[in-house]
Amino acid sequence: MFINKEEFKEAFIRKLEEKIGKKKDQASEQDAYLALGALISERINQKWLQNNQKGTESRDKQVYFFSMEFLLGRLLGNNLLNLDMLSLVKTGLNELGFRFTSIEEKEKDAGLGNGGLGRLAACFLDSLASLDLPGHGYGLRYKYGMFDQRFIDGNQVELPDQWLSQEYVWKVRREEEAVEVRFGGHILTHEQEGKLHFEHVDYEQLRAVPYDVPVIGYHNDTVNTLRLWSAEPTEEDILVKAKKEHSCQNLLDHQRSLESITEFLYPDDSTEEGKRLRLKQEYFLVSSGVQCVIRSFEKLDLSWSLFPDYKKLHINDTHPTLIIPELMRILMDEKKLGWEEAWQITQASVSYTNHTTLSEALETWPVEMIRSLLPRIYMIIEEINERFCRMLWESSPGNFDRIAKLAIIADGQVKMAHLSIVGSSSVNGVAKMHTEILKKREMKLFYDIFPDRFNNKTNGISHRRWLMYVNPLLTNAIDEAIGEQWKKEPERLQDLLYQIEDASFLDTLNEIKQKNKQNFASWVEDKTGVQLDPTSIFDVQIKRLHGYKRQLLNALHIIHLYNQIKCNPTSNLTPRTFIFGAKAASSYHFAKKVIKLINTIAQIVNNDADVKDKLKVVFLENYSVSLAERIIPAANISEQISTAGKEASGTGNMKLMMNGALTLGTMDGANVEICDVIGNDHMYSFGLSAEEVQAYYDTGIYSAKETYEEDERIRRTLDQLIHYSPFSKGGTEFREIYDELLFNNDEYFVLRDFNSYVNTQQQISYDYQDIRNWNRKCLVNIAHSGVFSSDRTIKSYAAEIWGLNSHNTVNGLGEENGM
Ligand code: 26V
Repeated sequence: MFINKEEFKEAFIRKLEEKIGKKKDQASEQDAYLALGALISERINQKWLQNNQKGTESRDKQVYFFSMEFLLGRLLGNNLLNLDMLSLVKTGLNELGFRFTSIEEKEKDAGLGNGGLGRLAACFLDSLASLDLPGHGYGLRYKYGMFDQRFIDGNQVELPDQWLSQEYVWKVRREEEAVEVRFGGHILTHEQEGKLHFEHVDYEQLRAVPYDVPVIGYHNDTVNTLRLWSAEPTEEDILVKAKKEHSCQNLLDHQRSLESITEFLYPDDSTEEGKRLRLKQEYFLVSSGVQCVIRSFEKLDLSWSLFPDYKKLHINDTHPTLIIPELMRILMDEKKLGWEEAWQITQASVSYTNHTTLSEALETWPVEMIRSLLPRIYMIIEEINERFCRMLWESSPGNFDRIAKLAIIADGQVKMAHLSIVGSSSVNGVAKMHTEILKKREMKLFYDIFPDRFNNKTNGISHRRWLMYVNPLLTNAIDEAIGEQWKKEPERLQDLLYQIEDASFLDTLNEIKQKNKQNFASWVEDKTGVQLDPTSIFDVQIKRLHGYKRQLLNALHIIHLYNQIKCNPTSNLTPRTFIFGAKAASSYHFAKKVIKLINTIAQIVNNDADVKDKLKVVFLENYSVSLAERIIPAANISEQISTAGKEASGTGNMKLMMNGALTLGTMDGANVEICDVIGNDHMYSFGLSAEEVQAYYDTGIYSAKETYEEDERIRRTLDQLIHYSPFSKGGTEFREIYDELLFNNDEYFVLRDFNSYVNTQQQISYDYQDIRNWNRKCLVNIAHSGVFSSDRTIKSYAAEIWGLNSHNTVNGLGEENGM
């Protein structure tokens, strides 16, 4: 890339002059960011070109990972790390009088996702490229990503995320690769020589223009592609409209309404009015992507039956399920294949990952909506459904109940999960326990029919971003202790276990954590004015705000601690800092109340002379990838406290563990596997098991009211939400939370798990006093975190789902490790 630092400095200064028109001494940090981005992009482009050529010439099988979300965050630092240029650039810029850390902050996060699902997709891309696997992402280029969250009077306020307001340097617009996507209209059916032909008429046509983002592998020459599609009117459409309208304003309105398809990322609980637009978005992604895959296959000039050997299409959650009927449509209507052949090809090329069992999150679409927006697609779904129901009937004649439960179309709705299972060759969950729940409960009837289709792929995270990039101090210490091989083979982190009795290494770990906490504390003070005590336990809960994730349990515990200190101001409590980061979906009223409650608690606790040296609460605005990168290296406790059985996997748990935070968690999602590898002594587990939770749901015998009445601590804490207290100030603001817990019978068992949680927290306070032993536990966590690298996950997707080969993979593929 650059032969040495001097060459980099020269190139950078030249770029500043050419691109920005400024000399080094006049350039702002913003100017420096844009120049650096352009310079690095140019270098990447050379590799990218070679890679695209390599892909075409070698005719390797390619995977296309379709996802409505890619939560990339910032790319500058990570790209430089993967290009092996981070330290050269850092020192080079330093010598020129710039601070790299300030420059990289000028990059706006690409926040094209809501949470775990989108960030997982981004980590997967990083692993695909780093393992030199030909896998590419297909997504949408939303003009506004995840909203910008602000707190006003403790309430969440959502502002549009203007991530494109400054030039986005990591992209190339590929005009020549644009395709057209059709909506609405009617289907005319003709018969010709005994065959049916379908003609789509009166449709509205849109242009899908790809913006390609390079995805750079770690210390290899691989550059894969994330292709983000953007909606634009077709020229033809504009001309036709112009003839009719004669008004520039009307034309612009028309253009805007077409472009609105890729305007917003939808929050996960999109409202009714947004549903239609969301369906359009999903089809827009699917249709542009599938057309592109077909075009690339046709260049190979092979028989269609070989399509699954060259092209794999992955459905990330049900959002891109329409891949199935869209591929069928193209193969049958355009390429003139028969149903059977098209179906075989489709099923063999498509695979699907489920990311949640929450019933409210399982996608269904009203039949009328699909029929009117996508008439041909609807016909195909109907046919798939009919054939599937016929098969069910034949295997168990007269069993109407089973057919009603399994049908793809039922009660006027199209069930996307059913379509995904029926139309693909693989269905996977994202942690062992989640997959078991799918097989034994949520998708049991499907599992009985297609047992071989179901498999588990436990999630992972990129250790490059979430350890090497975010925590350079820890990275260096690990390098010194065990060498650098772990960077390519993260499981080698286990070699750290040899250091378990090495007092000086444990002290080093402690110093690093302290340093990270200090850095974080000064940043918080700068941003919020709140002073944190770096010797206190930094107790972190960062994730989407949702009832099942139980930020409320954490909040009630803080009120309980506050009460304890107020009753006994001289008590010997280990000082704590509670750190929150979370966005609530804009229409999720209850979640927003919880935000207000935590902000209120922070206000009271941080300003009360009796407690402020022992307790601090900070709820940081605008939780995002770059905020997570700041918080995680400084965490001591990782709160993973979902109601057991509800969190499919969780990935924050892995990031925090990798940075030496100890998990306080329920036996849920991937926490179970974390516990399996580190052992119960190295984490803090509490609460009901998933089986116990399920038994309560099944029998209906749980009574939140009884729990409240029987327990003085719970009563007192809860009453403070509605009776006069510093938190309620006599108002009714938190009445809804109180009612939800008591009169709606506490759907997520917050009260039921309260005591177990409080006791475990007490144990943590006690154990933290013995810092040497604490650091031993941290070391065990770091040492066992390698298995949660997304490299392990992707190797197993590649070997067991996609049948992919890498050009020169270091570690080999397909190691079975039971995950
Ligand atoms: C969607 C919705 C939509 C309706 C309102 C409530 C609601 C709640 C949750 C969701 C989840 C959508 C899918 C998702 O983001 N799943 C997450 O995927 C992660 C990566 O596999 C996994 O670690 C998380 O446990 C899982 O929640």
